[in-house]
Amino acid sequence: MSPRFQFYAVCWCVTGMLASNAQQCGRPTIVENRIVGGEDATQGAWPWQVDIQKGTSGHVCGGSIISESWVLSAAHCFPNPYDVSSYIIYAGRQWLHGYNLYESLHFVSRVVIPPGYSDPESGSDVVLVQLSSPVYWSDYIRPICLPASGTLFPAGLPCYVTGWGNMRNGVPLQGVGTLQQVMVPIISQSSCQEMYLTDPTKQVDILYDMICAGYQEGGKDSCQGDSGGPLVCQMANETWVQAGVVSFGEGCAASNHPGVYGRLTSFSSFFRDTAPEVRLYGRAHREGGGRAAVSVSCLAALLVLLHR
Ligand code: 4AZ
Repeated sequence: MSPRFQFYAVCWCVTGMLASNAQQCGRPTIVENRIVGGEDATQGAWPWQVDIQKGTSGHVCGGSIISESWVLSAAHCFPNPYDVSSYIIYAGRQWLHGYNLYESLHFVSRVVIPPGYSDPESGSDVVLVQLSSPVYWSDYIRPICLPASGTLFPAGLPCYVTGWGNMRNGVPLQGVGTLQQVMVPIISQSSCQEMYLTDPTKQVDILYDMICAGYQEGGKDSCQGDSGGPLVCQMANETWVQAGVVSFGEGCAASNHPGVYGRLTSFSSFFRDTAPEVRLYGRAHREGGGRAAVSVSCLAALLVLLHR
């Protein structure tokens, strides 16, 4: 082999390896034991969580980072989707009212709501928010995986919801406002519908693009201000995948009224059409692994050639 060819071949292999190193989703570098119940999160444990603020109102909603320029949240957090200038998104944030060494601030360039959205109880309560500047990946800023349409989140699966929302109905987070986490198991659509039917004063239909999580007896739940934030579940290979977006509920943590979340597997084509660069977990994983494998075999083959 000519030296020039060797140089090009090595460059090609290295480029392949770097490309396969695109930020892996759903893998925090900071991992802490998590226990059942609402509690302070460890800094960096949920590196995809963002704080969405609006000009004069301060904190309005949560959201999640799904790529370097896209954030996922709830449609009802953006009542004026064309007025992008009033929103500020903070990544890498741990304290709502404290100093956050690792945070970055981003403006919004575009807000995309699925066609047909009207209000949370009618479904389609998800939104894709494009940032005007990309996030920089760090231990405190990492993307969550979005599920491919066939991903199953069975009843009983322990998942976590995170946010800076109220501690109870009408009671805001106190002090420095540390990010909160709570474990909530998935509830099947039929059980969730049954629970809501026990309330004669309020009829709620649990639609197919909704997923419920929480407890029949109540006590642990998301609440006002958590809206738009992620409901995430750890899959068999330890990767975290987002199952839902905090959408609504009747009050917070009341019995027979579990939290209702936008079901992300129902929005695969919306995600693909709006942000094609975001790979859905399932496909994305195999592709990434495949490319890394090709790069490694590429380098191995080169070494053999060069040593002959
Ligand atoms: C809200 O109003 C809200 N218990 C969010 C979540 C829940 C209820 C209300 C779920 O933003």
